[in-house]
Amino acid sequence: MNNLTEFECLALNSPLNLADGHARQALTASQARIIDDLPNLFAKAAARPPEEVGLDACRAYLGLLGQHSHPVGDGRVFACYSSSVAMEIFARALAQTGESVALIHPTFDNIPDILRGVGLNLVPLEEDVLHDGDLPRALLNSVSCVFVTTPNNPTGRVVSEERLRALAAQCADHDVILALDTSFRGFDPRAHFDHYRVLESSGCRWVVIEDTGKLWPTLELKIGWLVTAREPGLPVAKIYSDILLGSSPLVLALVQRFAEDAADGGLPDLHRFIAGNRALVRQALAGLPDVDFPDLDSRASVERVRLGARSSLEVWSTLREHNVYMLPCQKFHWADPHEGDHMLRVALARSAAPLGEAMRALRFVLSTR
Ligand code: EGV
Repeated sequence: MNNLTEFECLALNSPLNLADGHARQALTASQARIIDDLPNLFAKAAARPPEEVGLDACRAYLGLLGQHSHPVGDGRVFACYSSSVAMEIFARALAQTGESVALIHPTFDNIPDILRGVGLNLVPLEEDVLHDGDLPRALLNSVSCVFVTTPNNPTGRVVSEERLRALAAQCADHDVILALDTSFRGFDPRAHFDHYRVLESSGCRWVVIEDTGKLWPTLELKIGWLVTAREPGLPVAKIYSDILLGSSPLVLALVQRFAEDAADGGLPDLHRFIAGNRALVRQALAGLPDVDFPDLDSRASVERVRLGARSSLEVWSTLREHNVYMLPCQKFHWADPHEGDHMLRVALARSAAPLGEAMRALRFVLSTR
């Protein structure tokens, strides 16, 4: 397998797919009503100016997640089909002026792959270094961008408001661009402080990649927004226009309706649902020798399981014989894959029945090794 997404593709047709981090649980009753209303949503989206549809969707989504100082309406919010498309556009823009990027380690491997794909050189930024205090000046002097995923995938660690303010100030001092990937922010209220207020007042050049794609089971109908500082010093608008004219007003209108439903009580329901699934995973494996959970504080829709001396690839292959799929963690550790040799990632945005069945299989496999 070349990357994590290839592992995820192998799992797509299995009913016991706990591999990818996309939302695959059943729609709630109120979400199902939105889907029932799709023909109407289509007609309404078609009848309005696309710009209005896009602005309303973005305001609803960012407002839901506490991002009240967003610059929506200021011509620097770019709607993309997915956050990976947004990231590719940012990476291409960055490659025109920069050479090196300090990238959070570990993180989902398509981020290093996209950045390397445009010729950028990567320097690992360990999570502990990021969270423990100021970044080393030598590091900041050697890169043109610091790229951070918060909450991080797969660990769930969140950059606090205090750390973000300090990080943005350091980036401003060193004229380094601060890039945030906030794809998992919806799951964790600790990531709902107003990031844009902090960034806008910091004086640093910044971009944020927002993603609706992890939150709701919308069959890959989603938006990745690329949001930039007023003067990012990068040709983002030009490169966006090379790739996209815009995103679908139908998808944008759908995102708006799901965001409104979430604001109406759906978001705390989702948080309870994920917390329940996390408890199910931890209980299903309780008491197994040398098995534990490194991310005790995580609220992301994924959970890592540490396997003791067992090999994650061997456990993965045995699970595959049961048609059960999870992710071995090597490739999250893009600078040092061995760090993931004894770890699996379990997706939690799944209905409880398949999750329970898969966890019984995992318990069986782990107790026979
Ligand atoms: C996760 C996969 C790619 C990504 C999966 C993910 N997308 N490769 N463009 O969405 O955590 O499983 O982030």
